[in-house]
Amino acid sequence: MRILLTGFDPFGGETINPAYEAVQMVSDSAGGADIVKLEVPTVFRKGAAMVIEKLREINPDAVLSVGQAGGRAGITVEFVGINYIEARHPDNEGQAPDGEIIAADGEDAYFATLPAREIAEHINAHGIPASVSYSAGTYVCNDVLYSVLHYARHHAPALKAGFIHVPFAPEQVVGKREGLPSMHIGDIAKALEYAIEVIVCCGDGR
Ligand code: PCA
Repeated sequence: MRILLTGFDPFGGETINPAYEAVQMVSDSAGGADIVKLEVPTVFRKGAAMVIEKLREINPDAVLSVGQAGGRAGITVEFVGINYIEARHPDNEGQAPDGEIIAADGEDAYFATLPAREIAEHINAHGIPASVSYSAGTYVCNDVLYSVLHYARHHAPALKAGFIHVPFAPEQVVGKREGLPSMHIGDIAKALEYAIEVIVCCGDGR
């Protein structure tokens, strides 16, 4: 089984993105699968286009994209991507869409086709806090999740796709507001490997 694992580059003034840092630490044979990794720019439309180009190139069985959700305390497995983007902060190329539809010919939303609840439960079972999230927001992560699901619906019906948001790493919260949650990148990487175990074992849960 081949799995594309993507992580975003740093954005919003951060010098690292714990998502891509953790992606890099995941074993290339996690869960016995062939893991192909890709760093994705935090740029509306371009990030999604790069992931889709890689999907066309390597034709994997599943794609799991990973992004930073600073302020969230645990791993969150996204359940749905929505056909809408709106940014409070510009992306890495200065774009800040003020409420746009992603795909004019797309559904309002698509459910992730990887089993979000089972992935969150399996990560929890290994002692790392995780839960299902029912909103990936309206920024570049949602753009990628929605666009990949839209692509799969029309061009790769067997492809399973999903998204995981991860907290800040501890070094990112130093000097920020008191109580801002964080998680060690090593634990985030372990959580991604547990997610991959579920994809390998029961990726067609929905
Ligand atoms: N997180 C952002 C985009 C890139 C990333 O890692 C998001 O949640 O949309």
